[in-house]
Amino acid sequence: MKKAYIMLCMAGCAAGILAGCGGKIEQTAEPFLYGDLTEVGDEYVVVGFAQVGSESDWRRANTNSFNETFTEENGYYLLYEDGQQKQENQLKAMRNFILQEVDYIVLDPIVETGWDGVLEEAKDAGIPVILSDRYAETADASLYTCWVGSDFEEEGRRAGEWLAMYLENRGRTREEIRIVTLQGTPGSTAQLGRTEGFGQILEQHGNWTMLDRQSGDFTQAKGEEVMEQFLEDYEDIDVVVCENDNMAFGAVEAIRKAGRTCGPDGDIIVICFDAMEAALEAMMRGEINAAFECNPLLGPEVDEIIQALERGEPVEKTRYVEETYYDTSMDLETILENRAY
Ligand code: GYE
Repeated sequence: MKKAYIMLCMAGCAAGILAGCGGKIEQTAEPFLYGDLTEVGDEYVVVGFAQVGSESDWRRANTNSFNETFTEENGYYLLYEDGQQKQENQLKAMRNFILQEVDYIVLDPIVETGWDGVLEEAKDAGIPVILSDRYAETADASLYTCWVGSDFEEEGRRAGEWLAMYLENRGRTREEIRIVTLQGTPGSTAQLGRTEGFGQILEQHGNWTMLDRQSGDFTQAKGEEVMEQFLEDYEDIDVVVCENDNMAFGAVEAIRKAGRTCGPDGDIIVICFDAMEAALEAMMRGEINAAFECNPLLGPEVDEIIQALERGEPVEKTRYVEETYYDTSMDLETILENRAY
C-alpha cells in the first residue's frame, strides 16, 4: 500500500447541487472530502471514487453503498468526488487521485467515451481503475482492471417483454400502441442499454409505434419538462417508458397537470427503471405500472474485487449484479418491508 497524502480537493466543485429533485431526494453524502494534507497511515487502502453526480434516488443509494462499505473500520480511506453530471469534473477528480497516489480508482463514467487519456495516465502511475455501474469504451481493455454493474440491455428487454405480456392480458395485441421514451443521459451505458434492449422488443411488435425519444437526463425536473412537451405534441400516448424512476415521477406530474391519468387504472401506462423504494410507493398509489430493478449496492461488489486484488488474485473482467422487476399485481407492501433500497 502506498502512503497517500490527501490534499485539498477541487474547491470549485464544492456544492452538491441536486438537479430536479422535486423534494424527493435529499443529499446524504458529503459531496467532497476536504482535508489539509492529512497523512493517511499505511494500514488503509486508499480508494478514490469518481462518482457521476447526485441526480437520482438510485445515485443516492449507490453513493451510500460506497460510503458504508469503504469505511476506516473496514480498512479503507475513501476519497469521494461528486462529478455533478459533468465528465470534465470526473476527469479532474481522476487526475487528482493520480496525483495523490491513491491505491485504487473507482470510476463511474458518466458517458462511455472520452476516457482513454486519463486511463492511460492511471495505468502509467500503476493505479488500477475499477469501473462501477456505467462502462467506459476504451481502445485498449488493459486500461481498466474490471467492470461491475447491471445488464442494462437485459433490463430494457425485460421491460419490453413485460409490456407485451401486459397488453396481451388486456387483449390489446392488435391495437396501435403509441409509445414515448424519456431517455437517460445520452451516451451513458444505462441510456444506451435500456434504449437498445427495449428497442429489440419494439421491433418484434408491428403494432407498437415509438413516437419520440428525448433525454430527461435522469432527473425529475427534466423528465417532467419533456413529458409536458410530449403531451402537447402527441395525441393518444399509450405508454411512457422512463429510463429511470425520477423521470417517471416527473412524467406522472406532467400527466396529472395535463388533466390525464396514468397507472393501472389510468389511460397512460408508465414503466420505469431502477425500482427504488419511492417507485414502489408510487406503484402502490397506482401512478406507475411497473419498475425494472437496477441494483445500486455496488460498494460491497467493488470491495470484494479490491480484496481479491490485494491478495494478488485475478478478477473477472466483467461482473453483472442480479436484478428483477416489480409491478402492481404483486404484494408491494411486503416487498417494501424487506427491501434495502
Ligand atoms: O438508473 C439512474 C441514474 O447509471 C444505473 O443513473 C445508473 C443510472 C440510474 O441517474 O437513476
